[in-house]
Amino acid sequence: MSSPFQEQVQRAVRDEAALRAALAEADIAPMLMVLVQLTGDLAILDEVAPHIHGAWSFLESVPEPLKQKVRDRLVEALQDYAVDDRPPPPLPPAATLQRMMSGGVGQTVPEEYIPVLVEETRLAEEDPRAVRWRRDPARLPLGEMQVVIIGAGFAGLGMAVRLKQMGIPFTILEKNPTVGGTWLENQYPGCAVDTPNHFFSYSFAPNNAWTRHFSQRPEIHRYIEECYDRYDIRRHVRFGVEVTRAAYDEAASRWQVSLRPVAGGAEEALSCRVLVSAVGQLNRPAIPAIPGLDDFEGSLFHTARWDASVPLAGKRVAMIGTGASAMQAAPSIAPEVDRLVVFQRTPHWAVHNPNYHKTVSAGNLWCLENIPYFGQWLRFQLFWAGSDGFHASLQVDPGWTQPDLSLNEANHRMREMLIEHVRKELDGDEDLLAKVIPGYPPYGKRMLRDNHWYRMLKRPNVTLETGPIERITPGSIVMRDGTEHVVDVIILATGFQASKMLTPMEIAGRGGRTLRDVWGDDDPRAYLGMTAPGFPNFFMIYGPNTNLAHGGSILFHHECQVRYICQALREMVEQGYASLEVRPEVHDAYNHLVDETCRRMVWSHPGVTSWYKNKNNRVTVTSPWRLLDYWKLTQHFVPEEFRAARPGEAMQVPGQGRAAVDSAERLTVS
Ligand code: N01
Repeated sequence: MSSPFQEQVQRAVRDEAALRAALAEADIAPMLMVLVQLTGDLAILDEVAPHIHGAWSFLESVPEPLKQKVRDRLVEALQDYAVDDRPPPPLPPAATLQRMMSGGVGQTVPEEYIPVLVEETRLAEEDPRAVRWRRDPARLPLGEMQVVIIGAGFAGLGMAVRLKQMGIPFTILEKNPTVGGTWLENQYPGCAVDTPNHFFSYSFAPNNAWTRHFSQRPEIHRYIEECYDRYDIRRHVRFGVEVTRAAYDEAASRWQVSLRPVAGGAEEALSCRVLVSAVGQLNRPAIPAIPGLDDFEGSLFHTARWDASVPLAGKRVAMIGTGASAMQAAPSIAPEVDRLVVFQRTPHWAVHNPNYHKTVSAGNLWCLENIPYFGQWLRFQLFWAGSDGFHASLQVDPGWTQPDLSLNEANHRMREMLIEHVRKELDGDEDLLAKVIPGYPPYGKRMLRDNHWYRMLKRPNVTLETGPIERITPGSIVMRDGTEHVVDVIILATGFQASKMLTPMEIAGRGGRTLRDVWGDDDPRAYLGMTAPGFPNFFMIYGPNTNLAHGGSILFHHECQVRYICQALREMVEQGYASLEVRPEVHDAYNHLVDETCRRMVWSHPGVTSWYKNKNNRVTVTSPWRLLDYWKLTQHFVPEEFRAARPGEAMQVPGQGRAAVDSAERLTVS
């Protein structure tokens, strides 16, 4: 039987004309990487790489004859491999990989990134993030480790797949009638991902068939559904039940979870050893406290609760808010409505990406399916394109002379580049330009992708209002300056209650202290964003300070978290622990470091308001770390950072007698 590698090679060479046609249309950089990996030919890399100027596919100027040379060589290489059932080439040594990676993105990829990139792209092994038992699992009491996961979205999926792989029993509780979480709930027109899709998918479940570089919601939701089915997770999900409360029973070292059927009926209780929240940060809409909102007699809904039964064609529509949801929804509905009034409280920065509206070429689709390593190298490129590249430019330079506008020289250059794009789009409309250019540095709020927003503002049926809203009447929105907009529909694109994490569930830890008691209304903290003292056997995915705001895919973070949690569970099972709880000093030192680091970053800029911060201006939601740092921090579960107990025993730090871990030192990551 041939290997998966050989099967792919055989498919690639089956029809040379089809292969050549696909290569003629496919991206050159991943093609070049495949060629170098198959042949070890670094000379061709040196010849082509100087024409690659960045990680995005549109940042290359490789001359056509050189492209043809790469294609011809690749055809030859594949044909060579097809003969005699040749095994795959060995993984190139780190130094070669670094040369390849750097050449492929037109920048020096630092050596420290190589391990994470090899892992993310599965270049060395098929499933590098699987957590494997260190003892014979047949002899371990896996049945005692029941896990309850709250939420059947992306995070719940990632957790469930790994638990299943380890043989740990679990149940997912989901309030909705099907899977998908935020990708189920957000059904507004134009809803799409703005992270490149071949990276915004689980590394263990790459999707070769994305039709767009940035896919629309239905395609992403379909991917989630397919994954739930492919890994046979759906039968572990109880749909239509909402967790209202979970309380830790110290005597039993178990969580008692209360759930309520959404359709009505009696509350129910479930018991489990470990509770995992996978509810995300963006699942509870924020409804603005505008006087008169409840008196509006037309249709009024939030973007995450889109009412598709309301026809918008020919209607006078107001949209309040100009964040990521508005950026996608407003340009999508503008052509069909009679009038659209957009209410902007603060402008957002938006970047142009030529691939944002493009479909994936037939050549790329073919290569993804049939050419070994092509998908892995494309994933690497997109990881790099949307990754840590901007991180350094989001740090405050204390000597910078224009601190209101930007943070440092690189951030200022970014600002000018963004303004140039808007100016071009607005075609000389200086009044509009003044209204839409933010007064704070780029990346202060979430960087958006321009979804033809500025062109939309130029439409004759669109008005941008930048003054404050005074009140809402039964038929209109009245502004503080007295302007009244009579409207039929109001759409709230006003975001989510992100800092009120895990609300409205009540999670009661040791001694009955709830997360709300510890965190207050909106001040969540956790060790590595995952676990908090006083809450044994409880973990969060996408918890405090784990949102990504400089780049990257949140699914990368989910995978880091899931691996860490699985390692913690492995420790519990293998050591026979009934409970595991992070040490307060470890948690506090980490959070001190998070706060200190955030304070020096763009999100804490005094001119910025955003959902990244709570009402006291503390950054509660967003991670200050590079992707690489968080990967390092979560790569290995460290038992000494926890207290643990076997049944009937008191909690203690494992391996006492050994030197305590200096967490602050370990966390000096940058
Ligand atoms: O919400 P937001 P969102 N009066 O909080 C305004 C993800 N997402 O739903 O900036 C008037 O960003 C508020 O004004 P201001 C993504 O992570 C991803 O758009 O606070 N205006 C702001 O303009 C994103 O960041 C995608 O001054 C009021 C807007 O409402 C996150 O979800 C797509 C107001 C809220 O913007 C949230 O985005 C969509 C009031 N009382 C969402 N209250 C992808 O592409 C609020 N506003 C993957």
